[in-house]
Amino acid sequence: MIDKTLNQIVSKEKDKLNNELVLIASENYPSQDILDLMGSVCSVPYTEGYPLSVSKQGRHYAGCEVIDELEEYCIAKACELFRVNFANVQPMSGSHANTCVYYAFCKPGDRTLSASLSTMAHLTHGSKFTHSGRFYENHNYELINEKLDYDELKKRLYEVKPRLLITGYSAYSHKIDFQKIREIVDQYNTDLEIDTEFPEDVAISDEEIQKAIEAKKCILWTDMAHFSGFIATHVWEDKYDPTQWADVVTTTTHKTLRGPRSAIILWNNPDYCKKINQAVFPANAGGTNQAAVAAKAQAFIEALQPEFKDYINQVHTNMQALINGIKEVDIDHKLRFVSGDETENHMILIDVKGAGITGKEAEDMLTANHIICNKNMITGDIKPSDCTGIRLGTPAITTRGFTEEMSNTLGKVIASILLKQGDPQEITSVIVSLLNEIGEFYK
Ligand code: DSN
Repeated sequence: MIDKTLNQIVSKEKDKLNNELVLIASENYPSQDILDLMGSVCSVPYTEGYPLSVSKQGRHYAGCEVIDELEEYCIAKACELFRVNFANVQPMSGSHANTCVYYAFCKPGDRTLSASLSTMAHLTHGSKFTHSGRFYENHNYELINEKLDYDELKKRLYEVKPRLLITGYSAYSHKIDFQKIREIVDQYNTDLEIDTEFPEDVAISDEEIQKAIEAKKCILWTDMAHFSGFIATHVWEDKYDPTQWADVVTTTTHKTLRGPRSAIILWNNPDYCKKINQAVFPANAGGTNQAAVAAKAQAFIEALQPEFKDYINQVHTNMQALINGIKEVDIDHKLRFVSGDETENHMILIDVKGAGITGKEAEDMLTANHIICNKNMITGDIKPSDCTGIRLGTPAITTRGFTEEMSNTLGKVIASILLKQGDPQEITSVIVSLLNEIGEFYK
């Protein structure tokens, strides 16, 4: 029997999730089927290694025949969903998957190039707070007018000469032209090959020269954790799909993709199979949790259904409607939409300085009204704790059935709260009626 205290805690969390409006751009409400699989018996066996179809070494312990079938099924579904040749479905979180990418392609001390944490990057994209900023020499490209600028990225690529170029962001409301970035990297790698000189008086074979050049070439990595739901449904043109252009792609599975809290790595080049698989096991994990692998397979199958495409389109529609609702109330433009008031995905960043509050204060004011979001750094902020932005996203409320009209209403409520306008009782009653309209998600 489950311990009484534990039961109470879980039930409190369920009530909380049912009675609040989650606008954290990285959160979602996975199906009950996915949650059930997360707690399934598949987490019992020790499954270090891979099925024989993935690695000649196979598994390290006996007894994995059934789990082999599961992992192969999950890999096949990941490849079908994202239209790629290879997938590693063992990583347990986004940070874990990202760590494996560094391990696969870099040596300690290698240079990496990314956006900065204070603009839009994730912590594992070179921040000093993580291994990615301690073990590798990270450099940044800056945003121009709060937008990714391909000329700036190219300039920094030639200046820094990184082993790894990191793309894909945690706080950016626009699509990214990965085809263009691929072209920049390909040109850079060709120039690198032409410019690399080897001493003439040292005997060195052509094969050794080629190997040395390959080791210096820039690898293009995309962390598409935030927008992988859009990529899975192929609602954007191919040039915006990193799985077609990047050397390696990582994603968590629990954000717009609406799966279990976990992650995967995707790639197309067969030459990378050994590097990436070995970077996961044995380099950065022992036995993985195969219950999460089962839940990931279910998430991929759910995302392959036509309804999921409708869901993703609604996530975007709702985000724009929520922005429009804020604008309708904020006639004095005290709340500033970072990089413009048109979102192309599931999120927006708002600079709240004009309302005379900090990001933390905005977060607290909304939390007091059962609206959950996160404070977020924006360009110019020095410390995450003193930041002046908030990030809002619609994946979770859309799963719960929010329509465009409801999202617009919620936007108006958010602006009224942050600008301290309107009657608090009226605001509460609108929030209660929105919650009543969507009802409980988890029974
Ligand atoms: N914490 C997640 C986010 O909110 O973007 C990324 O790991």
